[in-house]
Amino acid sequence: MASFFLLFSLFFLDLNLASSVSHPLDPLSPSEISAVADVIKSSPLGASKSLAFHYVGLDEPDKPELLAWAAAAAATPPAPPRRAFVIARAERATHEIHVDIGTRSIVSDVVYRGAGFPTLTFTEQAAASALPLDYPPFVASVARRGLRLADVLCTTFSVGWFGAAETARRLLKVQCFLAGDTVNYYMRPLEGVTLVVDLDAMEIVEYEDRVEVPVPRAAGTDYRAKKQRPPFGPETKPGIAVQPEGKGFEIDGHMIRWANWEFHLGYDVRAGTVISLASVKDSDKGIFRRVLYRGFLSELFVPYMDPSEEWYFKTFFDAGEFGFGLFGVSLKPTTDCPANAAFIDAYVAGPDGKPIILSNAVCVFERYAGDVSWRHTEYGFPNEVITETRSDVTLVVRTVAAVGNYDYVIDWEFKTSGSIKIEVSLTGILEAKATPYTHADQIAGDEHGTLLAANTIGVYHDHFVTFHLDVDVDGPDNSFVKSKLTTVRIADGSSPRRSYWTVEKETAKTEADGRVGVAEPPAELLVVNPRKKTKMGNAVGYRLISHGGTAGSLLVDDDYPQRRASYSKKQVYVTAYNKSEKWAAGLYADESRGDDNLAAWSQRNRAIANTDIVLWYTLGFHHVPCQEDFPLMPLLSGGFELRPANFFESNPLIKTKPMQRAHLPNCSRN
Ligand SMILES: *[C@@H]1O[C@H](CO)[C@@H](O)[C@H](O)[C@H]1NC(C)=O
Ligand SMILES: *[C@@H]1O[C@H](CO)[C@@H](O)[C@H](O)[C@H]1NC(C)=O
Ligand SMILES: [Cu+2]
Repeated sequence: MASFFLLFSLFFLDLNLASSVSHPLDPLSPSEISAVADVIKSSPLGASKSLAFHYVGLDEPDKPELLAWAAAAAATPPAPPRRAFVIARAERATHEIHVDIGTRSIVSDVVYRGAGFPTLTFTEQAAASALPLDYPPFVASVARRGLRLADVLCTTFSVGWFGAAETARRLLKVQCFLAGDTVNYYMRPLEGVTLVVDLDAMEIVEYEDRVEVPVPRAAGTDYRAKKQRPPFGPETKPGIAVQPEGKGFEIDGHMIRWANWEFHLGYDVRAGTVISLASVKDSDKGIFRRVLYRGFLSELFVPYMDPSEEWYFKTFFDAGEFGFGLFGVSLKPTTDCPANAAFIDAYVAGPDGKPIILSNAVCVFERYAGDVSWRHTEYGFPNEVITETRSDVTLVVRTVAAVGNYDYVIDWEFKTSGSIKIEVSLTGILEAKATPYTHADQIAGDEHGTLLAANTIGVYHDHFVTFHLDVDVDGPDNSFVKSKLTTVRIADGSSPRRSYWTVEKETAKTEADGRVGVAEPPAELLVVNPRKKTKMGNAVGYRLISHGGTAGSLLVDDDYPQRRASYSKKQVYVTAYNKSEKWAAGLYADESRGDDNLAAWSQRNRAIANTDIVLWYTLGFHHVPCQEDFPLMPLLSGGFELRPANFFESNPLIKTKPMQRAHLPNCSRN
């Protein structure tokens, strides 16, 4: 969920960047975004005063076309036409518009009549947030509580869907907080007051002032360094990563090349970072081999566990409702990313269709964490100890989205071993509920959270972060294999042992076989290319490994938020590739009903063996808040890894030379 005050400095560049578009997967450039808006504004839709752009992004070429282009890239074949996909609203209708940028023409404009609405724009949220401040009943509620209206800030909350059958209006709920002596107003809710805004009319349609509880005090909530008083927290010495020979990667347009990796780095207003055409070099074969066609954060579902009037609807879809990429922050050198990072800007379209720069939205850096990639010490020889160690240096692509109160750090980490690791870290501010309680002993019933400070409950909730991973191991046609580890009992006395485990491989035939839950018996999950074998005859593949964050949703299946995010009980889905199946909670996540989501697509039960498949992985975190999460929580991370499994003939790093000792410049002062 989100708040919207001067989030964006709206000065944008109408630089004609000489259309420096060089790769068909490049995100829309500022001049392309402007061109798309111009085309739509000069169509009949342009006559509507209510025209607003809710999504503007690249409509990437069809996969076969793109793969053909990429395969022939050395011969510089003509690039496929540049197209944009736009979701715009005008006169209370949602339009899906495809624009051909080269010919500056509308290819199609279709009115969407199904359930759900597009991503909210930040201007309409800002406008809705401002409504209470001159709404007399609200002003009266503030006065009755003896609070200063000047200290009040309001933010917006998506309303969800709770079974209403009629075609819904575009609604947004607004709740308010008190800043005053702190910037951490999220810890000071004006509990009990909820407004409902009709977004198309931009007016308050419902007002409720239901309960009165104390607003938690400001003391102890501010997180700014300058506001802290002794005793101070732990201190560490300054330190930075130094690369005396410079960076080891190259940024060529949107292509990044580093060590044995190359990939395309894009950005989308809904997904944030998009990694495409990731290929790893096989030094034995001397060629790059494809691992990932396209990967991105598809959805982020955050349901809260308090069923009361003020809280039940808090079941957010941060990508689909708010735009994860839209909230990408400007990363700060040396704090958000290390000193050796390079920074890349991103561009998104504003609600008026004009380009907005998100400067330093992505950073790329080599991580020298002092870790080992492989080692061995050998004591077997009488007069000699053999030790070989290779350092682990990795390449990290980082974005941070501050979706209102919460901050998410998303790292894509490429390893020389061939692994791709994705890590999601949660930090930022919890959603707090005001309560009369000042001590846990006073609480008799279920308060749906933890008492974090006087009058402040941190409400139980989950984070489900779903990634779309179009894995193409050595080509598009792959299979999903579950190598189940099964216990075998020895009953015939043929061994002193009574049991062992072995591997039973099972290739998923249809999408039903591609759903894997968290509580299932141990299995290695692999994406293999059944047509490509190693010299030893094993199918080349990549293995999926969890690194924490394996929670599944605990809501009942017929609960409304669960219907909308019905995919959140399984950790893994494998679907047949379909270009339009990108967003796990559906294209229209706001007020969605679950009819167009990952679980619904999987129900088609398409064949998934030896064909182009997409792997979907959902990281899950149950969050029982604790006092250390107050007033702002320290980073909590989980992730997963795609790791080569019979992809190379042997350890690809055996022939890697030990890293040279860095010759550091002598910076001593005396
Ligand atoms: C592709 O996905 C869309 C959206 O789920 C669906 O309408 C369409 O029928 C699918 N196409 C195929 C060939 O499955
Ligand atoms: C660095 O410079 C200082 C001062 O000039 C000198 O004393 C020291 O020996 C130098 N260290 C190295 C490693 O060269
Ligand atoms: Cu949380």
